[in-house]
Amino acid sequence: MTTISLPLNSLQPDKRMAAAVTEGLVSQPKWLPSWLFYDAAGSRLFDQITELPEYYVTRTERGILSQRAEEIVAAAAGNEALQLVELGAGSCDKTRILLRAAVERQDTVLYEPVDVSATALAEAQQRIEAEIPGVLVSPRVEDYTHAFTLDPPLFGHRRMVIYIGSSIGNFEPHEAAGLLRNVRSALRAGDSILLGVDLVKDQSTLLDAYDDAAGVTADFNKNILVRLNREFGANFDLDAFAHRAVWNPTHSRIEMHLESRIGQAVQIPNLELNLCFRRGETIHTENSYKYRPGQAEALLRSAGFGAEHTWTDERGWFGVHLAAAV
Ligand code: AVJ
Repeated sequence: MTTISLPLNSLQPDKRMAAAVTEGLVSQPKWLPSWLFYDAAGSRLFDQITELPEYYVTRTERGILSQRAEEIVAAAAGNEALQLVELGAGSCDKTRILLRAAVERQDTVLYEPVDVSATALAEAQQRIEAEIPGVLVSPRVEDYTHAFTLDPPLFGHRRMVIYIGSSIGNFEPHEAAGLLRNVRSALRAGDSILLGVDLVKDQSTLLDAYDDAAGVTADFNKNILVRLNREFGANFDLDAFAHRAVWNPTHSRIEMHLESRIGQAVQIPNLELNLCFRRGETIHTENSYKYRPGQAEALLRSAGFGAEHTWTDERGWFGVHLAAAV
């Protein structure tokens, strides 16, 4: 038997990323997975996006949560105590609103953030434990897009899984359904999920939110190319690509693309790729699905949840759903 050993060292780019980039860029049309946005620089850019005047998403959801936190926590707890699980450790700021409301009802609250990044979890743990006495953080390093498990709940407790920020919007409808079914399998009847979804609204509001005047979203989109240049030795010329946000009414989603301004060739030596771009050809980098009224409820029901409460803002731009596992 012959064993071929590859020179794997810590400097070599992550294999999962290499495989995803290769698959996407040899496809026709070209695409890249949106999780590539979130290296350190991309995460900082996303934080800036959440504060842009055009990006209504974060502030609208935060408004709903601030107004309804007590009601949400009471409905999820019923007559038991509550423990909170969160998918992704990124939305700390909005989660704190819910944690504060939970600590008002019971002296101690167990908070279990689930994230692939141990660093993000450690940061969240530090911040939350320092800022909200009474919250005990028990982080879980797991990829929640795959089947995930939870420890048995504390005696006399119900769980509420928090999945806010319109994170579900990055998934195709069938993937979103699969993700919610995974969540359901990790829960017991009576536990619940709090799901934040962005809703369909007029096209120009949507487009402005993904193509802001200050160009932060353009930088966020192009950060993918910066990353490929740095991590794979690619030679993307950032000025030769333009940020494009497109509303796709058929699929009810905002698409982000990087459009080649000219005919050009790009090399990615570490992946042994030689790419050709026609002028106007795009790399599709993100889908952000926008839900129609009733759609999230139907998705939740198909995944084994009973739709219980829906809260929205005055303009009907964002929906927060609390649904109990049946
Ligand atoms: C983090 C997926 C909710 O779709 O609005 C923001 C990402 N992309 N601007 C979204 C994003 C461009 C964001 N999510």
